Amino acid sequence: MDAQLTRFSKFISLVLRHQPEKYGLTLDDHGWAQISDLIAIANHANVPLTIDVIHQIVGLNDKQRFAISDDGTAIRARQGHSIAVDLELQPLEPPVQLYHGTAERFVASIREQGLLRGARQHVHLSPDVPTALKVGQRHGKAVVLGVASGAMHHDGYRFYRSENGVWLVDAVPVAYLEFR
Ligand code: HQG
Repeated sequence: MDAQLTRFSKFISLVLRHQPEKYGLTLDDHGWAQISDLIAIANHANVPLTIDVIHQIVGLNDKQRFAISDDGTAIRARQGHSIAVDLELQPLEPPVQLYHGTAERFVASIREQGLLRGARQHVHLSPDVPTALKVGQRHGKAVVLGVASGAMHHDGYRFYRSENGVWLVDAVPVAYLEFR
């Protein structure tokens, strides 16, 4: 994605996941915004978003971060919210092993507290090591932790999978983490 599209994509992430109110955008309970509203508030914030650009971003986005409603009028982020939205995810049995990408500087704290969701609604887990590495690199020198998701599921923890394949769970206690 070129720099301009990345800028637009980051703006869309910001307003659909974190700060709709700050920009005057209304989301419904399930996180959907009217595309016409999104364009209006973006333009108001000097972000020259158009319907064509939105379709380009939704189509190009390697991680399929955004979904457009069946009738084409609304858009939402598939995961990653810090605001409370009901993504209507159903609990699902996870693979036996999942991964979490983080930065080296967080490892000491994670060894003590396990994985906490922080500002987001869930802890995010990746299905494979390369994906987890990319997630970790966003924060600095990447470290990939193994998560005994099969054992957690067996012990009653609920897992969800976003439409774009990110595994979500409320927290991961240290006992289920493998520091590799
Ligand atoms: C760390 C991206 C200290 C955690 C990605 C992470 C993902 C702790 C950071 C999605 C901790 C939070 C989410 C503890 C967790 N002590 N640090 N006890 N527990 N942490 O960005 O998982 O590109 O909120 O390891 O692909 O990095 O936005 O979460 O490093 O799916 O679509 O606290 O964001 O998707 O960072 O990333 P984040 P994340 P998008």
